[in-house]
Amino acid sequence: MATPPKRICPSPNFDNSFEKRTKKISIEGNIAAGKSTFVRILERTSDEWEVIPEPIGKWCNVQATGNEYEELSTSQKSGGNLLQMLYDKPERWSYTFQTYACLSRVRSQMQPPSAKLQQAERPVQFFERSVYSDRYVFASNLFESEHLNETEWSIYQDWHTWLLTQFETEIELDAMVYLRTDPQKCMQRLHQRGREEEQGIPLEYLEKLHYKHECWLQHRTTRLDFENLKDIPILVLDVNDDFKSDKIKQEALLDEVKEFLGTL
Ligand code: UDP
Ligand code: D5M
Ligand code: MG
Repeated sequence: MATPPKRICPSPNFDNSFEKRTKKISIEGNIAAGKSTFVRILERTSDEWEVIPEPIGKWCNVQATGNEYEELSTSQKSGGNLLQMLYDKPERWSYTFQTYACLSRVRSQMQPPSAKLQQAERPVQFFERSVYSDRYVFASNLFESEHLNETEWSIYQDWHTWLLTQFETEIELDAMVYLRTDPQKCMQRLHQRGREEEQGIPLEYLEKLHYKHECWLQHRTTRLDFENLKDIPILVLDVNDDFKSDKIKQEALLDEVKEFLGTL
């Protein structure tokens, strides 16, 4: 099927000059690599930086309304827990999960900036993961692990490419930051965080996801379907050492981010 021309009209929600000067950056990395911890530090660093967390709350409590980002305890959840369903029975729920993950990420990536950010001279939006990690890390791995069958994988890739092409101007990223963490360290942090749905995740799963991240963001050997992704600037930060409670390490990481932003 021929790909129709891209939508060319910019979003009517905010002015064009703002859209042009805003940098959109995704923070990528394995499960429990330290992304949420890192974006909270970014948020505190500058009034010109805004953070859009991963919509995990929505995946763990699927219902018509609700806060996408708030994590609730099991007893507080009233909707379906799609993350739990995915981990319990991946061959049944992988495709459903990918449809919902992508929908919620497109929504986040199109979220209009706060009024404060619109006043900023050099506004930056940091997103925790992206529609691209969904595909090139998670969905791809689920297919290789035979949790998505050939037909599901083909349908997924078809609509994913079509959708992102349609909304390219609204969701296009300027750069990515890859938080690089050894799978063993992720496992340790995953247990430390104690999110109930994830406690049965084996090290092997984190190793597979690590390999996917490495091919895509470190070695850049993953075959990509979007032109703008092929030469997108990527900053790789080693976060194996604890940075959460180490101010010096935090400063060093922030210096790298600032220097990187200066090159965009
Ligand atoms: N964490 C830590 N030290 C660090 C980074 C993270 O102890 O330098 C902990 C963090 O408090 C959390 C767990 O590791 O309990 C996973 O971190 P996070 O939720 O930020 O990871 P994400 O899954 O968002 O990448
Ligand atoms: O990631 C949040 C949780 O959600 C973690 O268990 C991985 C899972 N996740 C995120 N995106 C996907 C996709 N696209 N498919 C399958 N699983 C996914 P965390 O790294 O803890 O912030
Ligand atoms: Mg997180």
